[in-house]
Amino acid sequence: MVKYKRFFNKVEKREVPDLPDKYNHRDIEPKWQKIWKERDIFKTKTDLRRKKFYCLEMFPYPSGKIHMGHVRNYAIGDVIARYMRMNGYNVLHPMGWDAFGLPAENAAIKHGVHPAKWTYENIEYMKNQLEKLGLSYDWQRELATCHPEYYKWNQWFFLKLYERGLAYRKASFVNWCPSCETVLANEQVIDGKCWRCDSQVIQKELEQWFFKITAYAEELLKDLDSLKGWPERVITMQKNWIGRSEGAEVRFRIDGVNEDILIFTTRPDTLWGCTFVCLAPNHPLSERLVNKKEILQELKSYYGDPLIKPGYFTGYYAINPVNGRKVPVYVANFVLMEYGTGAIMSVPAHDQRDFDFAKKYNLPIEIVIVPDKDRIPQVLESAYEDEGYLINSGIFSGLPSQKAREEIIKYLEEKGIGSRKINYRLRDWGISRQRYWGTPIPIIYCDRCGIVPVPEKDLPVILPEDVKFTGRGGSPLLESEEFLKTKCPVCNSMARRETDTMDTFVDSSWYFLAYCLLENGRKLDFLSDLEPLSYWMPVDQYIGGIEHAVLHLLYSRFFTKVMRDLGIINFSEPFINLLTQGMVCMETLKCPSHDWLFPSEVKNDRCIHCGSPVERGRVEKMSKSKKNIVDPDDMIDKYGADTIRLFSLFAAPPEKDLEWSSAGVEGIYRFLNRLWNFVHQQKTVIKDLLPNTPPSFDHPLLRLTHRTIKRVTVDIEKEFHFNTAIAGLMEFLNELQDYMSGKTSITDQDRYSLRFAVENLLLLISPFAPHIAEELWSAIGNKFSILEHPWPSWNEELARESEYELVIQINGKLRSKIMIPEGLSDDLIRERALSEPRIRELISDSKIKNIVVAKKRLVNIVTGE
Ligand code: ANZ
Ligand code: ZN
Repeated sequence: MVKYKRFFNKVEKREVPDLPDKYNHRDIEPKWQKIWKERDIFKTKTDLRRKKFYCLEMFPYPSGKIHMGHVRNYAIGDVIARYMRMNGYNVLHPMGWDAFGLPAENAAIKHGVHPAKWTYENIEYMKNQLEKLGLSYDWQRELATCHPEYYKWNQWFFLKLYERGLAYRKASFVNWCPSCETVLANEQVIDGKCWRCDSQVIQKELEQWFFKITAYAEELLKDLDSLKGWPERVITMQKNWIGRSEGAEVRFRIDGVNEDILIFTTRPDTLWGCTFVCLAPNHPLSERLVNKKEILQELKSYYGDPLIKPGYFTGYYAINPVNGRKVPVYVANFVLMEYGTGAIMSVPAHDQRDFDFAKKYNLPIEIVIVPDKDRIPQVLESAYEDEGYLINSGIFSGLPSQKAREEIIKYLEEKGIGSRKINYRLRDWGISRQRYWGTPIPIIYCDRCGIVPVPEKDLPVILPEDVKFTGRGGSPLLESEEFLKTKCPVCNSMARRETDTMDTFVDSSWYFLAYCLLENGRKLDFLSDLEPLSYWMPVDQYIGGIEHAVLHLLYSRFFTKVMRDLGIINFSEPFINLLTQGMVCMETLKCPSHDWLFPSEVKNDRCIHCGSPVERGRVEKMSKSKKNIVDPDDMIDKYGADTIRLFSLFAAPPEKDLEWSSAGVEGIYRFLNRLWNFVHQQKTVIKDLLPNTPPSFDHPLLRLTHRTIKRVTVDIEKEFHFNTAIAGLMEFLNELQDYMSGKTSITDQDRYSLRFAVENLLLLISPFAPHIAEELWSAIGNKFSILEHPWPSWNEELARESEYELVIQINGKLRSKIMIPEGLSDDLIRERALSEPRIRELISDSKIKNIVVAKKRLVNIVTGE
């Protein structure tokens, strides 16, 4: 018995302060937030002797107000941070602001407020909102990417990349939104339109700065296999984005011209089926072969359009090097200059796009791959794109296509007409933005010296404040003489600054490193003591939305690898574990004449404006435009942060979508009220516990408590199943209430076990609902702070479900006995009895008329015709 000792608290006499008899979150939440802040209990120190845990949530854009998606994201992170802290880890849990970006600039255009003012005011407001949620952030490490001390390092990294040839400038086609007058990333173009303003996006050629992420393509792909703590879905998305293709490059001579077309194909096994060749409109050869400028211009305007637009026959023929066949050369919009070689061999029989093109221009379609060698089709309804056997392919005929690819590549290399080639879909990262509110690119253009990087000692290149925001023309920086005009650092003659600013994805590609260095008001500096970086990094748990599954994570991985190569860090991947949380959704309400409605605009299922019946039932992601939103401020005011946190963790497992429901929130609020009332009622019972009362190991509350500790811990450890963990806590409270209400007299053992149960209940709930936990913890006489108390452990023996012997009868005759756990429902007891092999055998085909369950004792199965 002695061996259990350490699982029980020492019993001491204690003072119990007064507790208001009603749960009032408006009193206790600000009270504890203030105390936590005053005592700096979330401040983290680099401490090499302690095991660390870095818990990070994706930092928000300071758009003005937090939304429920943020609340969910941060509640998840906060539980993990607090849980790990209670488990003895030195936890780094920082927060900051992804503060550069378009909305600030648009606000400046619309309302005339300076982007800096707008941004800093939003930060202040949102920080206050986050504080009201009781999140355990170490605010001394707070950062905002728009601060010169921060973006200075963007510029520094840019210079380092430039030195290594990883930052370069080139003219390229970009997606251009004529109304926003800015370059858009591919994923900001939705169905050919601007993601923000919906105008038609056009292609425009501009000089741009690029980061050479393709230099790391292979490593970015290969290292994905080491990311065991990432969701499979994200790994797949990254793999597809990098898009590695194996194939061959093959030279086609242009008939009568001393020039080759180099094509890239992933299907060299179809070389004998090539009936024409296509060039991208902006391929250098297109410029040469198409002499009518207007035509080329038109072809370029279709560029990248996924639909097949008119192609153009150049009048030239190319010679297929494997069989000497002359095939026409076309220019086609669907061939991209940025991929492969910008030229393709078209095999209409085995590529649907080529097939459609061939049909349109009446070009031959020749079958060279068949699924079945003995049944060769004469005509095709559509392209046959699968694997098969080669026909009409010279010495390679008869080979299976996969083997043929290998053989043909060898053959091409031997003959010197082609070679093996690996291509990536991944493009270099265009970082230039023709915008004001971003990091100035630290480059100077000098008429004599050309492109000159700003010397490191002159960093940061500060964003000038006094610029005009008109919303027309190019970047506001072009208008700032004071910014634009400078001296060349090399020859000292008059020179001009680069006016493009950096993509804000640059800011977020290394912010997780900055937090590590920002201890105790230290200035951000990547040139001095970097020990905190190697201590805290990599991030142990990263949490954020799936919308960042590709770019943000890929860019951060790229930056990490570059910094490793710069010798700043000594690891290759920034995030060990990744949790992508689901969306917060809510039912939409729609009136036939008033469109989307807020819940407050609906009464008795009717629109309050016109009385029409409201259409409901569609649950969608919360969005302002559909009015299916709830405001975190209102919720915190009405129910308190603990309720909101608990609800957003209880309503769904973290990676699944969550449906917001006011009934659900009410339910959680009632649960916290019950918790409050229960502790309040039992306070004297707990208080009157005599010192040195020994525990009784058979007390049901002791067993229940150990069982619950185990259950909640296992649920948290197992992929953060907070929802079932919370359900376990609710059942725990129910059972405690049941037990105590059935008591007529209270023994010392009851007191002992009850105190043990209540203390553990509070400990277990503290990461989820920290304010009420802290308040009740002190109310039953414990010392501040529950947040610094270790996470409870359980005893396996005591946590085991107790079992009993169930007698199974058939028609009143004892037939078998089995052991089953206590607490099963009657239905489950029936099921267990019926699945017992001996019973199954005895019953075999007879009909079961009834199964009677006598609780905790026996089951009688009644059979008959
Ligand atoms: C001949 C062929 C025959 C092809 C066939 C496919 C099927 P992934 O897998 O994406 O790498 N292609 C090559 N470069 C292109 C470009 N710049 N723009 C548009 N299409 C291009 O696809 C590679 C295939 O896409 C290549 O293989 C080429 O068409 C086309 F039965 O070559 B294929
Ligand atoms: Zn736009």
